[in-house]
Amino acid sequence: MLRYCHIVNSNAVFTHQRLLFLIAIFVLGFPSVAKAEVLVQKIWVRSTPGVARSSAAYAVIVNTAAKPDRLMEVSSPDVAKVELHASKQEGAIMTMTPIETLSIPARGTVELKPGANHVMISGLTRPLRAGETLDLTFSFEFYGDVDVKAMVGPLAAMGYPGPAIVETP
Ligand SMILES: [Cu+2]
Repeated sequence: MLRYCHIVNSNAVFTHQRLLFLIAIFVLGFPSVAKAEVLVQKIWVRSTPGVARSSAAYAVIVNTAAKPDRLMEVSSPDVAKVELHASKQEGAIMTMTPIETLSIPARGTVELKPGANHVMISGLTRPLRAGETLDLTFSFEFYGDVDVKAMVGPLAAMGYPGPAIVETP
């Protein structure tokens, strides 16, 4: 009887350990199995008033990779000139300076938002009206190109106005 109990008990221990092992593989192993990627989320662009042909685009860039990346360039078939800009508040005046590239930390998030870093759009081929979309390509040093459709938000919007369609390559 004692012997029988011993066998049952060791089987139970074995099963329990195997279960823990499987859980460990799932919990610890999953992040390394999942494809590391750079996501461009909540991408939107401000609508243009009247005949204005410049605007700015904003997004949340998420890097799930274990190494840093860099946003090298943003381009669009509907825009003559797209630049990365940094904004700085100096007293009552907001100044903008072009920046060459934008570092995206490993497993980090970088937000492009009004009053801070943004994508400067000059020379639009068409006006942007709220509710439309604008095709943009975000080019990263390591991850490559990410094509997105930016949601055109109202002129007065100060944040992401709605869903953007993200097309990952
Ligand atoms: Cu700007």
